[in-house]
Amino acid sequence: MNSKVKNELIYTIVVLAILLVVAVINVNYIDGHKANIAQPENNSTVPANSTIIKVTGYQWAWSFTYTNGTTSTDYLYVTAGHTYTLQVQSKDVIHDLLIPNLGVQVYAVPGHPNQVTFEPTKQGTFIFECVEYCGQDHYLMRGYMEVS
Ligand SMILES: [Cu+2]
Repeated sequence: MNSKVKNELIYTIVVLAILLVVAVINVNYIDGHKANIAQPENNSTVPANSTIIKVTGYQWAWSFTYTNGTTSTDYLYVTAGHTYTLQVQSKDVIHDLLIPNLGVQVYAVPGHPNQVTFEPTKQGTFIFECVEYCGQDHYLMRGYMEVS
């Protein structure tokens, strides 16, 4: 085997080894963060330590219903260090809830509720908004998440 072929073989093996390591890291990461990825609503996949918040999108506001029965509109109240599962539905057309600070984005589709689980870690006030054009007042469909 001449040295050029030998070098190419070494380069190929090194690149494959790097790709394999990156693939293993990614698969493990995604496996540990499955709940953070929006999926169809299913109470059996809500983590045991998670508090469910029912979210309804409609033209043109977001409404949140908490486990104690209270509701809020365009304000989402959560506590840092606690796990929440948003179960998101729509009353009319397709909306899309984005909470950029948490990296959370979940579609509100009429007749097909979706859910996403997250844990806020930082206290403060953060914006959320609808990122699917849903009618003339779509731009009003935004609010604040208060993390206490
Ligand atoms: Cu909308």
